[in-house]
Amino acid sequence: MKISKTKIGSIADHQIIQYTLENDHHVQVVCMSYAATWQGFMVPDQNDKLHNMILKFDDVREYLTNPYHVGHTIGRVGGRIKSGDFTINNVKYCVPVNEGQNLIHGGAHGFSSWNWKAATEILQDAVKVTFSRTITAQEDGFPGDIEAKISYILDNHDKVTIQFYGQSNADTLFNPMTHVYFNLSNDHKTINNHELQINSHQHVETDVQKLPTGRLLENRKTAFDFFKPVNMESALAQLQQETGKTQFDDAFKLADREHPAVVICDRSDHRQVSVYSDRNGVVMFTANPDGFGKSKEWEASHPYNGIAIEAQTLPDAINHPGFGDIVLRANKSKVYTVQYQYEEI
Ligand code: G6D
Repeated sequence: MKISKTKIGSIADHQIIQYTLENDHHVQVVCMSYAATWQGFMVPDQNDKLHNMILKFDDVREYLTNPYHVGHTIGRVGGRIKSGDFTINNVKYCVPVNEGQNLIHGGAHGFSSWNWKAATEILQDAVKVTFSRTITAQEDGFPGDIEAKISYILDNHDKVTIQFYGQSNADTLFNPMTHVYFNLSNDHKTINNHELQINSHQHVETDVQKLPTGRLLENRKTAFDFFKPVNMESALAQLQQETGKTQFDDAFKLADREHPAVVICDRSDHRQVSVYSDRNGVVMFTANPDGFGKSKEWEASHPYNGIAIEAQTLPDAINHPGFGDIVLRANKSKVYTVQYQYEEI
């Protein structure tokens, strides 16, 4: 078990430090201080060549400009909040919006716009890096100052645990997430050969602004039915046939917490990742972050190269009873955990 670190850039006068956690099987987690970003989930092949199972940018500046939030930690609240408006204890709040009339991914000054302090630990059977920062109400517009910590823990069973800790001096909201995109294939060209399973029977209905309407729709016998493993190319074709949409960008309500929320695999390169979460939802978003700034023709000729798996409480939960409780009570801490178990198959 070992940890290494290196400076990979700077933002204003803050150094961006990259951390590499490695276990005894040479599996690695790579993350960096800017946006507490997850940059690598590296696994060795039979020739001990390391392959990254998640998308990353080589140029650190892309992480500051690309809108796809590749690997970013998102908070205080992942997903959209209608008009940035919400009420806690009969007090109305409005956070400055950053996507048309609505708030997305914690707003313009959310977790993904900061450089975080880091501390590393070598534990008995794991290695850990914890990013921490206090974000004030003045900085991001949410009520209360929040002390937040994001820990990446890699153990010797090839499991990555990400823990989100939050504590605030006032009642506020807390539904953070990791905006990680998976591509298990060696060449990272497309996700068409991936199989996906989501432990869900319902998904969230959304409107034209991608805001939840409050209704849950049944997945069964639709393109949204991933209860059994489904090939992604087939699922995308069925989605387009049923809805005209060319990509998934949808929140699924999880059936339970005992089973993996998501299982994603690439049988040709013999890799599988099972995702476990202690919250009730996961957004699955197929995208091509490399396409940012490219022509529509380029995008059309480049099939999707990433599946974002965003474990969280269902989106806009504060405005939809039954979607889950994302209130963080004053001076009471909360910790959310998401785990990613790698297996060679
Ligand atoms: C788009 O609608 C999608 C979001 O779900 C995603 O998080 C973002 O791109 C990166 O806004």
